[in-house]
Amino acid sequence: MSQPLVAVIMGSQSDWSTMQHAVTVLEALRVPYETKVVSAHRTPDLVVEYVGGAESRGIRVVIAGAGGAAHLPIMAAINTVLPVLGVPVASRALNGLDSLLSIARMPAGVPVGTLGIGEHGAMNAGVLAVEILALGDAALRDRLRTYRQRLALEDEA
Ligand code: RP5
Repeated sequence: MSQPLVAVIMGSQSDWSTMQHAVTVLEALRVPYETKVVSAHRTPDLVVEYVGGAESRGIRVVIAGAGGAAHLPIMAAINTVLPVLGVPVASRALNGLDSLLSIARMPAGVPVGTLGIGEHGAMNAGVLAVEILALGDAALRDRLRTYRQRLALEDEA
């Protein structure tokens, strides 16, 4: 695959079962991506280094998933001016309501584009990342239209 345009990061390996749904969309639409587990509380320096260097490595959108306090999308947004899409992972204690409120509740000026809880949120983060990239890529926009049409056909089936 060519130069990754989307970074899909997550706070724990246990988030993969949710975040894989973002990756499925990126693969379906042939958008190059990379994935990484980086923890806001276990490896904070790595988060700063990885996200801080993302733009110069050619990344255009960051998708960040985390559960509970869900600080990873927040740390990501603080350390880059790239758009950051946050996926609240369903937590054991509160089913992801904590993750959702934490990610959505950013102070004015440093947003995290917050999706819904769980796998549908991850899937939508993938679609939204593609929509952002498609603003400057007509061929990708065409693939996105075809993808949407396919979804509509699946609904009819
Ligand atoms: C968060 O805590 C992670 O994003 C994950 O959703 C949750 C649980 O992590 P593990 O204890 O499974 O590593 O930081």
